[in-house]
Amino acid sequence: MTTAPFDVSADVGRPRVMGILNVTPDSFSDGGLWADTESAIAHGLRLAADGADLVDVGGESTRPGAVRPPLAEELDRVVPVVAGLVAEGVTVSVDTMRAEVARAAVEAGAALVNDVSGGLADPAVLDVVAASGSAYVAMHWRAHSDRMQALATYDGPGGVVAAVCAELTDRLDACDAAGIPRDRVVLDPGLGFAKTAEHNWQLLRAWPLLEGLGRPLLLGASRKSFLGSLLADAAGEPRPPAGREHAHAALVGLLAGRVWGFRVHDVLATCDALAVAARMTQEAPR
Ligand code: PMM
Repeated sequence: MTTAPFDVSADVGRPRVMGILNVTPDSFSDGGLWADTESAIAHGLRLAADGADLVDVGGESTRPGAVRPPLAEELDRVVPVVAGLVAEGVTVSVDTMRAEVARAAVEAGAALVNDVSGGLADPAVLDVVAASGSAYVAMHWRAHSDRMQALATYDGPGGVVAAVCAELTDRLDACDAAGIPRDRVVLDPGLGFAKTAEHNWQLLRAWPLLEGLGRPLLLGASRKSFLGSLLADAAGEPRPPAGREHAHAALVGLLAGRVWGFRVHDVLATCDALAVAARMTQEAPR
């Protein structure tokens, strides 16, 4: 089982942009929009044309309270879309917590496994990654979506930041034990996963401590509810997901120099923010 090599450490001149392609009926922002293979592939191609370095194909919604799809359904949603995009020359990551889905996706050509559970939900994912040579995103996670918000407690010294750093270090150790070379691993603090809005902001403010983990960092903040509550109207109603793009672009500009990649819905807006950030640090355009 081999995949096209994907060099996590390569300098691509700017953070990578990972376009989100949820082939689900129930994701919080784009659920149901690309639920059939054909429209999902068309949207993936659009994300790539807009400038995405990777298209992240997922078949399970992880919004708070979501119910997991059966394995066969996740496979049906994800694998044909991965294969279709790879056939068009798109670099694909697969957003899954299941070893069977990760295996089928890398066999269909996915270059990276994006596991929001960092190997906790299904430790065999780590063996699939080790055997396939794919890259791996290990995100901070505590439980499946039906239970995760009950676990958003961080009472130890150092609060959420210390806990996320310690729990991500455990995940790196699990990667080592499974035989995944560290230079293939990217870490992600998992905004919104067993975290309140305040926890998310604390993690963003403590970015240098996350950098101290010694691995590249992926940020998934796009359209998430902590931005909606930041931008709530006078009655306290959160701003709906599609109206959170400008706030997200501001975050992209602020963290552009310190992030390996951004996982985003609006690739064009993200690339624009990155162009501004790059121009601010250059004497002349490249
Ligand atoms: N967030 C979601 C799904 N997958 N993967 C990573 N690595 N990081 C994230 O923050 C993340 C993820 C949930 O958001 P969505 O419903 O928009 O996909």
